Amino acid sequence: MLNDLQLRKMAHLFALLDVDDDQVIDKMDYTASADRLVNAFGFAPGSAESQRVRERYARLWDEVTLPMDADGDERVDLTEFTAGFDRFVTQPEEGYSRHIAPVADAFYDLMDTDGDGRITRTEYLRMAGSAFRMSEANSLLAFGHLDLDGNGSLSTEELHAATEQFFRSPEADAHGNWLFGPLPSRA
Ligand SMILES: [Ca+2]
Ligand SMILES: [Ca+2]
Ligand SMILES: [Ca+2]
Repeated sequence: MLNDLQLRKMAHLFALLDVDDDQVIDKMDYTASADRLVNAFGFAPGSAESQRVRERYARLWDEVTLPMDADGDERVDLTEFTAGFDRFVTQPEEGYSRHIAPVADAFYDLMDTDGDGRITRTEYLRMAGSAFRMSEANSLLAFGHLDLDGNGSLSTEELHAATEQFFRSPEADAHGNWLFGPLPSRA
């Protein structure tokens, strides 16, 4: 069972991914996210880079999201999303490495536009603002909480640790809770 904090984290991520705000995540939302990312990164339509983004979103749908679709309508609502993360990612000890780490690596790889193996504040902000619809203020807040030594960049190891905390930690003070910006206050 996910605790209240974990439920809020999942609801927050769900809202960021539901690009058309119709309370379900479907293939259209991921197509829209991929478009936003491609535009923000300045990839030409039809280029190898934009093709790579679309392939990664297609895999995110087929391999991570669709398995959560309990009633088979090819749309994932918040209940299915939350239950799916609990079952696939939070409960199993290897849930992060099996289901999330490959996706996270694909995003880190896209974010790291200069290919130096570190994610700078600028690289993070571009991804957060496009694919995850985060405001610049929230992205800066998030980065500040993730960059523990304050040197302005994150290693992929640091990012993996934070990402695993976002998806699995029940602890209120886990810095990875900030991965997608501040959680909205309870409704
Ligand atoms: Ca939607
Ligand atoms: Ca469904
Ligand atoms: Ca970099």
